[in-house]
Amino acid sequence: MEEQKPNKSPHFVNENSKNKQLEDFRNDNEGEYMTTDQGIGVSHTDDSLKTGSRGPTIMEDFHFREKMTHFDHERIPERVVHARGAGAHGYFQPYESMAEYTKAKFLSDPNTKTPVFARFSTVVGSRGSADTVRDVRGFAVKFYTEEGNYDLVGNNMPPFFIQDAIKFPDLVHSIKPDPDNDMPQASAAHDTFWDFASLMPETTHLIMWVLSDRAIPRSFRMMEGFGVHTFRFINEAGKARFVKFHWRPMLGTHSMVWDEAQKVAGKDPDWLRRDLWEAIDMGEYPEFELAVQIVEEEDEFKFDFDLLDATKLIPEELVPLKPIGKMVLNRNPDNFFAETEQAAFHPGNLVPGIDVTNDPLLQGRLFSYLDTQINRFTSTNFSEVPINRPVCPVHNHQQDGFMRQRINKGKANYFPNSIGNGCPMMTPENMGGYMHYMERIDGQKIRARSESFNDHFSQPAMFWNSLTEPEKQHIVSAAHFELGKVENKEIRRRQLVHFHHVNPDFAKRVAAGIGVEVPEDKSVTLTGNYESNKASEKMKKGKSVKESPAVSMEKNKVKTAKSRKVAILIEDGFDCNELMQVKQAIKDAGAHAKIISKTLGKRTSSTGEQVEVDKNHVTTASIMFDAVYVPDGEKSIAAMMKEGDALHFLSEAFKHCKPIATSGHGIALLDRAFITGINVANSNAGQVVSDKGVVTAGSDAEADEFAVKFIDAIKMHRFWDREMKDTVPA
Ligand code: HDE
Repeated sequence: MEEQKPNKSPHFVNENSKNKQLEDFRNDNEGEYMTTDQGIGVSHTDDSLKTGSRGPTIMEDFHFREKMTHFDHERIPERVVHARGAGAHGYFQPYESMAEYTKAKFLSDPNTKTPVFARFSTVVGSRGSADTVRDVRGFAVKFYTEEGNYDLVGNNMPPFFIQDAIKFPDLVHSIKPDPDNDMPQASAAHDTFWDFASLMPETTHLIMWVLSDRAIPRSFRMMEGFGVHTFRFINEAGKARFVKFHWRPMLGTHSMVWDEAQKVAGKDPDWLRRDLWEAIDMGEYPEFELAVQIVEEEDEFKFDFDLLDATKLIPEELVPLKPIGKMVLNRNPDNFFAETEQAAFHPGNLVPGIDVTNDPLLQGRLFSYLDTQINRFTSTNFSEVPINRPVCPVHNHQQDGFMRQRINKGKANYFPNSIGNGCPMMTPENMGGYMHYMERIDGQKIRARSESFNDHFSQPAMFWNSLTEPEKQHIVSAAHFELGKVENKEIRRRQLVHFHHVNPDFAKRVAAGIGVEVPEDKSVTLTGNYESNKASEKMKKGKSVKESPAVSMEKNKVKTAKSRKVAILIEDGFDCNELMQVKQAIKDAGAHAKIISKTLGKRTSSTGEQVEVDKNHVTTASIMFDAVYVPDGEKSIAAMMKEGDALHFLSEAFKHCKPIATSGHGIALLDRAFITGINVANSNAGQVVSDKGVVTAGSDAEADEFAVKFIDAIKMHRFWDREMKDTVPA
């Protein structure tokens, strides 16, 4: 057999971006005549073919049968987890070459823009469930690199529930709706989940994160992403290092309030996907910085936890983040099903320079994702669907199967062959051939876990210690909700034992709200079969930290008003001059204002100007906004004093700790809306007062100063220190 020399690299610098590739499949019906799937012109689609206009439909109607059959088969099985999600296209660009650490081409040149498709999701709910439930969020990114597809399939929280993939079916069964009555939808707050969790101490770390505000993100654009597992970077010289991946949102990490999230789930179940869609539509492209934590191979045992244990994170205080590039999401999909629903991610989609480790959770995922796609697509040919196609050439001897798209030519469908000139031939390593990292493995065949995985409480304790008091209180309140819905008191008690090992005071605070005591017997049963070994011995002397301020959202708040939504409540007789000035300041800060009133139509100001209303109280609510402003105007305020919806709007915004601004006559509204315990301006003086996010101005105050203070308050996102919010009956 003659040896073949490739005349060009199998990988080329991709000039045709993924967008161009998708272009070939995009179908714009505008100006086109209707046809059947066979291309036969359809002359009539409003009536089926019948024997007489009152007679039976006849089999001969091929157009009817085709149309109905296609409809009957429209659904594919939803993802068994992460069924509910929203996606967007964009690109990733590195800041500098990462060649020192990895030979991955898409990370080697700051001029390379790699097309990406990102999908954000909830985990537990089905496809039609609400967006704002308490849950982990999926953060999956497909990079269409010139060396093939690389998928970073992560979550918005850095640890995971379990350590070994074999427990995943148990975890998911317990958290999904009960098998007998299929309830509750998209919620962990039921006996089966807490039964499982309270018997599995390794779940404690992620449970702390799930009870925290991280589980109710304000927006997909405002949440972090984590690769969770430890991966490997390998450079050209073959040197490997451990790596953890982080996505950091440029708008900062922000959340909702639980009461607000529950209400939004009813009033707008599409809240998060709508927010993503509208932001991209308006040109406010979500941006995320990719950062890595790199650990030298020789430092593998330097920590007091195991890098292979996915229930642990590497505190940033021990290994700082190195920002390496930015992702910009700048295009909405054209078709939800074809793109978002059919996107098939897989942590085993790796490019040269990035490899996996022996993390037993990751190892199991490497099996599961391909398997799950075959269930969803009933075919291995899902990789030929446009959204999943790599942008580089694909050549191999895979063939046939349901819905094969590629038309392979020639007779040689095996390797080695001579009749096809030995093609496609092997890709040498220096031309992008993937080489698995040659790790030396030496061990007994054993169903066990390393003892280095058995500390389940130090990191949850670290998480608890790192938070501000309001963040801690939110966790306690979330535990009251979740465990309060658990009927079985024994399960509640058992979970308190885990919480006690995190922090005894925390356990007591939870116990106080759920009608059971922290049990006397604090012993915990480990479910794994732990084996002592050299690694676990070394780690006992490893480094740790008791606090990691990097995990607190409050301590790392990005203060910006960009893309925030501000409600402006008016009725006839509002102060137009003030409204216009504040509205302009909102716009200048990159935020968006909407005028809300009792009814749609036009409202007339005290000086005769007319303003169009964007939303009435029936179609919106305070939970759809980040801040509220009520302009002065005697008549307008007098009307709102008697308007339940407007008063409720203000009360609820106050309860949810949102910035509120009003002036002059509006100050009197606050009291009526149960907004108390706040220092306010004298309504007739020239002062502006900003106290705990409530900004008030006297009728003679400077509108400029008033607007600046309001924008500053919006930048703070929420004011958790409003103790009196609990007295508001909204
Ligand atoms: Fe997944 N996971 N997972 N997961 N996962 C799926 O694959 C699985 C885990 C994650 O937007 C499924 O295509 C196992 C960790 C995301 O389409 C399935 C284990 C992390 C998405 C699957 C895990 C994730 C999935 C279902 C334990 C964060 C949505 C549909 C070993 C690092 C991707 C699908 C998208 C989806 C299996 C644990 C993230 C069944 C067995 C840890 C973001 O294959």
